[in-house]
Amino acid sequence: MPNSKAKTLETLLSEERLFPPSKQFSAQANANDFDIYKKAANDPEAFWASFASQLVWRKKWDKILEWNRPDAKWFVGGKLNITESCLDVHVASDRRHKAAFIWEGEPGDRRILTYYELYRAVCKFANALKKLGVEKGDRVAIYMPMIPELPIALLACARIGAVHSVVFGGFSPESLRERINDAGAKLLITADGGWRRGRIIPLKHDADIALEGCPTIRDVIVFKRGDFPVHITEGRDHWWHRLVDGAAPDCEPEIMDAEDPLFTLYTSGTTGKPKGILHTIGGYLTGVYATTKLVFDMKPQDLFWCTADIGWVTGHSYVVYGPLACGVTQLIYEGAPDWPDKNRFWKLIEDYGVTIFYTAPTAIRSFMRWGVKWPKMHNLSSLRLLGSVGEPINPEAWMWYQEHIGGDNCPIVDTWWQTETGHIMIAPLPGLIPTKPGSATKAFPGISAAVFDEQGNEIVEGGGFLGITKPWPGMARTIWGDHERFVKTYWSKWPHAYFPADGVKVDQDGYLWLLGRVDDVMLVAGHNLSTMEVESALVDHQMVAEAAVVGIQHEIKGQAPIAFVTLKGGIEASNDLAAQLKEHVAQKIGNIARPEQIIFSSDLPKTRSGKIMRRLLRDIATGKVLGDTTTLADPSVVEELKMKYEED
Ligand code: 6R9
Repeated sequence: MPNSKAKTLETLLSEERLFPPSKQFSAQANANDFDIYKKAANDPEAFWASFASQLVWRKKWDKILEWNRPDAKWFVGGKLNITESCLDVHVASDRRHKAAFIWEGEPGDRRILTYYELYRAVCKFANALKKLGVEKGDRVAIYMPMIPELPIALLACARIGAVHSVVFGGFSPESLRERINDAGAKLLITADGGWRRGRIIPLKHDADIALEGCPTIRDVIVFKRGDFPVHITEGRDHWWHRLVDGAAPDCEPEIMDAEDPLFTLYTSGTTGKPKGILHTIGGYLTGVYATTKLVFDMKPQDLFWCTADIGWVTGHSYVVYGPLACGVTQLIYEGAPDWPDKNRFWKLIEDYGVTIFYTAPTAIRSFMRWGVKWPKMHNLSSLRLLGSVGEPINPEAWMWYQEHIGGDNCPIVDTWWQTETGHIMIAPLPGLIPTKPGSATKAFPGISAAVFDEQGNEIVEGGGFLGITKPWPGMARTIWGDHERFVKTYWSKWPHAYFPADGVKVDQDGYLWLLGRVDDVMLVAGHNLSTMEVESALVDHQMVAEAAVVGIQHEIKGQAPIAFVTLKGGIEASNDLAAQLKEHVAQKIGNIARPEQIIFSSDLPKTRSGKIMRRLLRDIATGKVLGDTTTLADPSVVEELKMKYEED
């Protein structure tokens, strides 16, 4: 019998707190009957089809699902244009003049777009794209700041059947070039610049550098966000405002097959070249619509604020397609949370009356570090629901979020999903499921998630790898141009399940606790330990704001954890504190997890979407040459850490 311990994950951290939704919340919730879980489990296809039926189709599907693992076709034979569910249907209803987007720029400028205005703007821009020769199936790259023209650009592509490929505005020219070339994009949409922390992000300038090596790009459209200096290449570059000036405000939607591509979006993963994840129309729309409605409990009177940039999948699914399909009003904010002061987010919530707020653990940990005085300056009582996405949320951060932002009055939906899954997969239905701090709770109805060991045996209680055993409508269909890699990466570990490469534990109540990427797991004295649990134990200490743990080679134990720790504002690092923190971890989860070494740092290296880059920390810790840092939010953080580690 092989050592079974080495095949699963030890789970050490125990968290007993349970928070049921209030009676008032449950009574008004969109999902308020537990039967939904049973019904969806008995017939997932019928469950998804019941949501698809609420959307606009030009021709109904002949078959809900065709499944030839790993190739899925959802709503086979169905015809639609996604923008009709996001725009036309509202324009034809009493939501016609309702605000779709309330936008605030970082300098404080404001714009409101009603559904009618959004519809017209999308149609005009769609006509402009057509005029430049963009056709169904063409790829269009988008590199823009968080301004209303960004969702307009996505929707205009979808209107004419072009495939959008958004590249986050914070990416370097090299990253943009690589993505444009991989997608073979014909046209690039950008802006003269955008604002971030009072500085101008020179998007057009960076795009010009990228385009020196992009042979497929024929035209560039430039939106004038400010009065930022740009170089215009005659014949190639076009000003947005000139193109739409005089364009017709109606544009017949291209009628698409449910399985036609909607977009590609690149995820870097830990190694190798970025993967262009491809999503198709009918299933994706159904999945984002159902999850928006049920997980965020979306109501006509809500003001939803998802803080994610549209450059990430969270912005695609929960700024653009999901909420627009629900016909709600959203807040979009262009800039940084600490500009001009650290209360900017709370001021926005108070000023506009945000009711549902969706952000990332990395942001929550920053808010904790900055201190409660900032949210305390504002009345946040308009909030009724909070969400989290992007990383495991440590129980301490969860409790802080609940108390200081939610006023102990808002359920928290911790939502696990990926670029590849398209929409939320694991999250509580907030009117039904009592939450536990740090747990994403249960799979969404119709989703079959389970925990497996290396060989694919199911683990009913304990730690292991997450697997999804049944197809779902928003699942990625392929990696653009590399189906073999798609099959190998996600569908080859086990014969019976999709492999998301995340660690997870399931507790005695069947709750799921996401433990981070499997690449981050440490093997300490024959036990697989998740870095996330050791980090949570550190963040549990009252002086710690954030922690990143990695495993390094150890003579006796094989691997040993070392911890990079950021302290809360005003707290001094010391050897004493380091010793205290080691002891705290040992007390909290056991000696095996005691960090070998604590390295204090003013910040941690993160991707621009806020995920901690443990791979880089491992490289620093093992003295390796640094890997690719082009996706780092602040590359200088690595340099600082490297010096510290070498000094130690
Ligand atoms: C939506 C998004 C996906 C990876 C995923 C996992 C981590 C996301 C999480 C979470 C724990 C959550 N992740 N949400 N981990 N709890 N609620 O972030 O997509 O950028 O593709 O990242 O993020 O590791 O595998 P993406």
